[in-house]
Amino acid sequence: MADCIFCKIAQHEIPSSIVYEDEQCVAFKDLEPQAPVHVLVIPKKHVESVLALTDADRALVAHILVDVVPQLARELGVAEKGFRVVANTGDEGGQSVKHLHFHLLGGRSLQWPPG
Ligand code: DGP
Repeated sequence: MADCIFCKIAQHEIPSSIVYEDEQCVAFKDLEPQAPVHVLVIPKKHVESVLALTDADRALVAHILVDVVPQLARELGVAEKGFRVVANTGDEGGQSVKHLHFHLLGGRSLQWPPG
């Protein structure tokens, strides 16, 4: 999608620190890390948010959450102690980039409730 920063990252049109990539998704380091480990996992296709997901996206979401996130958590060294997966959605949910992304945060003790 034109003017979507995460589409541009997925298409390698702007630089990012990519830690994982396959045909369906890409994971890269967050520009403003909130924890020692903070990566974003995004679908390559443009989906605005969790609310825009459809039946056709079931396999994509399962791939991200069943395959990619646990693998990354292990590779990045946070699987054993624990980590958080967050999909901020909409304005009050704190979503600033309107391309579905899963934050993977870890490497420190995370507080609850979030701010
Ligand atoms: P959210 O607030 O949930 O929409 O999270 C968006 C995140 O994206 C935020 O933590 C900062 C990050 N971000 C925004 N623009 C860029 C960028 O150009 N590159 C990278 N690596 N991260 C970005």
